Amino acid sequence: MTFDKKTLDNTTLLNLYKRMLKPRLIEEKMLILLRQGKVSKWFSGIGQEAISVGVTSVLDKEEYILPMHRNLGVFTTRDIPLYRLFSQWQGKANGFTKGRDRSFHFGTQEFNIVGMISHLGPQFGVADGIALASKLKNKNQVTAVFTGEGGTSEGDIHEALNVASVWQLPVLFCIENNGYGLSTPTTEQYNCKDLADRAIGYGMESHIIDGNNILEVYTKLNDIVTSMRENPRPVLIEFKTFRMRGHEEASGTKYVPQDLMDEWAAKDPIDNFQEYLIQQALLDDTIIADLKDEIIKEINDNLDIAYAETPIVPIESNELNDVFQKFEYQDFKENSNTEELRLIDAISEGLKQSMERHDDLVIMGQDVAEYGGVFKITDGFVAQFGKDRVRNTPICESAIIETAMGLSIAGIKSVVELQFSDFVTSGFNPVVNYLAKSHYRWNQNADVVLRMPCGAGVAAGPFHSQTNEAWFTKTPGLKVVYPAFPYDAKGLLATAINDPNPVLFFEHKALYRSIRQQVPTDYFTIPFGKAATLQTGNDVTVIAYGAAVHWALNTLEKHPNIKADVIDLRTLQPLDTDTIYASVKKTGRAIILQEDSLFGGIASDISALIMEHCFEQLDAPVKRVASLDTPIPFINQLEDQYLSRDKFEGELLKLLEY
Ligand SMILES: Cc1ncc(C[n+]2csc(CCOP(=O)(O)OP(=O)(O)O)c2C)c(N)n1
Repeated sequence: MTFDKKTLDNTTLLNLYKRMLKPRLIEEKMLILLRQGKVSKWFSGIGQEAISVGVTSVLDKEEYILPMHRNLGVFTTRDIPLYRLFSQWQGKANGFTKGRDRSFHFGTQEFNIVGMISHLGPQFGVADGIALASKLKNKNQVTAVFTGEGGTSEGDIHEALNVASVWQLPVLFCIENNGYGLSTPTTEQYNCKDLADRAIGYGMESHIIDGNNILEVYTKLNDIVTSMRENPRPVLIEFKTFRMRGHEEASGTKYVPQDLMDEWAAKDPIDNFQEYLIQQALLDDTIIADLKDEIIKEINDNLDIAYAETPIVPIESNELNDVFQKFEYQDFKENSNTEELRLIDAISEGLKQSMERHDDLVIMGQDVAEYGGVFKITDGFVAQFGKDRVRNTPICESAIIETAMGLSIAGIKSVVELQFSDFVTSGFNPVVNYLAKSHYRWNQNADVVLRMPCGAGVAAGPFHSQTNEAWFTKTPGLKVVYPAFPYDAKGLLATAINDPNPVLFFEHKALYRSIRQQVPTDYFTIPFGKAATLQTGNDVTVIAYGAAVHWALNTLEKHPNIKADVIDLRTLQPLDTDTIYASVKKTGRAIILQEDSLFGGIASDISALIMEHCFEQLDAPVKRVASLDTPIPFINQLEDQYLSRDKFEGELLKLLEY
């Protein structure tokens, strides 16, 4: 291996050596602890230290790094006290996740590191978001993100590279090509010579760097990163390296040919650099031994601290309280001036007033800019707020939702318009695994609103008609809002944007232009978790949300003799159980009307809650009325048959007769 120190001074050379030595020595210790059962799992980065150390060394401490599972050198080069890492790996409170997540699955704003989720690929999209924030705030900072070559086959990676290129985001995309993804060799992962070549297809600059040569990594990246700060753009780096140990320690390396192992062992980044520094008269055996002793002492001292730390005692309320970031709801009172608005106008106006109030709020979505979105909700927004804040996106839900997460990490709120709520499936993973879990895992909120145009009644078939709120009400960490009226939509959207937690905001397409109401003209908010009681009566409690509220009201209009409490839930998560219980205890009968198909919908949970909390007061079994357990069909007569709308009347009458 040849080293070219260029203009680097001796202190830098020695620092790079020390920085590589530290993760190596920690790993050697971890392997012992693993055998003793003191660490649960270990993904080794032995032989790949030059990459983590090189990348981290060229970045400023304020610049974010998004490492993967083999990047211990990122954490040590950012000088995280070792006892905190050891506590993290042992699931103790001095770690970064209060025992809620393992190994490198954590981030820390203190050190500007955003750790991975297990799914690998989302890291690239999150890096896009952090880099977008840097660009919007003119910070001239670079964001570095890692993946292995195996991870590059994931769709998220392609989406994120494309977005970064289209938006010219200053992300240093680092692929560590270490030969194997678990047991699968590169020949079975992709069919091109160099992954760096993929950049051509994205219109992106790329470089291949010898990932085992610390001076090549450091000097080349120094130039690249300096130039990226001056001229913000994405750059893809393929580091050629090798995984010297098993995927994780328990899985071994039997499938790797010995000659490959030998070839790469000879290229060890630390041994070779050490040899070079000896030749340069910067190191000798005594200095090396002293340096190692010093690091080993640091490791042992810090291990003692971690061992001495008491294990976490489970306290249920602590767990529940950390799912969401605390949100101090601020009540903005409505003004007395009103105007008649359709649901769609109310959403548009609410969004616009939030854009005025939060001057860095960003909207992202397909066709939302000049075109105004397919439903025209953001019509005219570009003219008022500019293209930086109203951003057309490529068709890539995962990367955009991840970008929104990245913006939140960098302190920027965003609203993502899903063209149709059905398409959230293409970004499902970041919603349920990234946005939903980050606060619980490492105290990082996801200040993101996903706008979800949804629902049936427009003969749009199985992929443009779903009401898919139940996919999300099931997932702890998400708030779910589902207004039925223009007034609620405007006030709840303002609250959704103020709330620092991830909110899915369902907008029923069939209500967009059919429901009108007098709505206050100025900005106002409505609290989450408060249902609206639209009518009162002692015969029965009718519970609904979204379009089903209108179906229930229309049915009751035909039966003026039925005296019902009609509860419009407005938000499903949080759910206003107090209002539900108080009403059912009064009426003794409950019927829940839901547009979604029956099984596993929120009506089932509400029914169970009523049974558990109001059983003594019930005069009849709780009734759920929901759509057929089939996909939603296209033609009107099949859609009508599918929907719960027309079944409600009969079920209501039966319940009253029970
Ligand atoms: C979406 C997803 N699929 C599968 C896995 C299981 N898995 C974890 S790491 C890994 C191999 C990753 O290979 P690569 O990206 O090359 O990184 P390396 O481990 O070689 O550093 C696999 C298959 C996962 N974590 N996430």
